[in-house]
Amino acid sequence: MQADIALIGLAVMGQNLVLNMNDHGFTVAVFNRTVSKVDDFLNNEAKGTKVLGAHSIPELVSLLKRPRRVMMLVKAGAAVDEFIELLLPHLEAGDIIIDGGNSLFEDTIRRTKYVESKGLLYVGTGVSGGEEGARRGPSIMPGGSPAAWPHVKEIFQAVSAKVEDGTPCCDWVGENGAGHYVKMVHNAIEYGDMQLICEAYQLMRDGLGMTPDEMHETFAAWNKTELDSYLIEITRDILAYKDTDNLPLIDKILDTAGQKGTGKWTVISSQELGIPITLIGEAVYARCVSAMKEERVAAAKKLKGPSKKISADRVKFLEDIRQALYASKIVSYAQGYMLMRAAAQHYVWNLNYGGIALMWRGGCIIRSVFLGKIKEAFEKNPALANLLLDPFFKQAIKEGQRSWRNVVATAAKKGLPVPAFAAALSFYDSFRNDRLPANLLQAQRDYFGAHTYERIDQPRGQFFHTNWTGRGGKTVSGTYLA
Ligand code: 2AM
Repeated sequence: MQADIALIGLAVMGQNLVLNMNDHGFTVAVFNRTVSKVDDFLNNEAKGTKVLGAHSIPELVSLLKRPRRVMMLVKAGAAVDEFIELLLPHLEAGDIIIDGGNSLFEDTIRRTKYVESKGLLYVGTGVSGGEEGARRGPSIMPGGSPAAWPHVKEIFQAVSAKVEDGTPCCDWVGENGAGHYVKMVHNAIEYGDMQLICEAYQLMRDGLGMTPDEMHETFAAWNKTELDSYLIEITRDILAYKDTDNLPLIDKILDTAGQKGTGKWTVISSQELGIPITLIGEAVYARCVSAMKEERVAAAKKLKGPSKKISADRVKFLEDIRQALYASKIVSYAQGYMLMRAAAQHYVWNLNYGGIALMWRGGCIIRSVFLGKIKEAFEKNPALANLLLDPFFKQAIKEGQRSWRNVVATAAKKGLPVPAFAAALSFYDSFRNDRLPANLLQAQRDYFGAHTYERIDQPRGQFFHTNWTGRGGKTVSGTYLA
């Protein structure tokens, strides 16, 4: 009984996390479905470390200190349920099962309940930062049984990424599926950030006629501003990368995007909770449109639009694009936080919003200086209802607004698609609009379906129906407020 923690699942992520834990002085016992990988690992990557190999689940469990901590990093889905079933007979009350994979939060809610019903504790944790992050310090977002946190805190915080002052990018997120939910929203925000950068790139490439080297310079400069982030940094480097023939590799990559589903899950959740994460929605759909390559190539020959060339002063317009990107990004994070707030209410989670920004501040794909500002906003006002109302972000949008509008308008005139920039701007204008046209919408619904409406001259909650044509009946149908 000497190992601090067990890890099941020796794919690259799992191996790297084990080595990271070992570096921090923890003794890790490992197991894998394909058992030969255990010895492969011990004889290669883990040679010379304190890592202990196990060739069966009982052997793995027998190596652990109490309370036993068993972490799985296996394929999301059935594999997690199968390992829980295999582990349960060998564990006892107070032991902790941890899922560090990319599980759907609803599965984690179900598994937490199930494992707790057996007297054990469960942790479902998001781990972000890819293989490199797992090795050098990922962002770790744990949720599950609150009683498990004191038992995993030391290991998780030791191996996680750290911000400049040494604060770990890992804190308790909340009950049952909260950790995996927050990880899912992280990935969706990542979709949004990437789409915004891609729209800026298309405006530069097709509108301003810039070369990859020129765009490389622009992103290098942007990375020294408020936009300083991992995704801007890799974009800078990608644009400078040359293929074997010394031409930019970026120009040879097919423009069809793939996706693994976390963006889609987030949009589904937003629809269920009635929260407009419009920018992320557009980012997911932009990938879908990109995937329709053959149809787009055929349509490009038939459907005409204006010349894409933007004749504005390049330096000035580039600054406009930068401002548009920044303002849109603020809206995207505001929307992401709106979603987490609604989810917290619906699933009864005590989410720590500033802590979430801190966890995303380092280690993960969306890490940025910007997240430090979000952390500050929630520190100053933990009850902040909407990020757009924070004085810092309010001012930032105020300053960038002219540029943002100019970019969206110019793109529309030039036939250049900017779905995320435009969605963000439309949301901003809707959100700050105290009189939307939904009065007409309610009238239409009442006209054709007797769905009723509320009146501005009557208290909220009273519903009225008008017999618009003189032919409708008096019955009304039910309604709900989205
Ligand atoms: P393997 O090496 O035996 O394939 C990432 O794929 C990790 O998840 C690997 O450790 C892999 O084990 C494990 N894995 C994938 N599907 C699994 C399943 N159905 N049952 C158990 N482990 C699985």
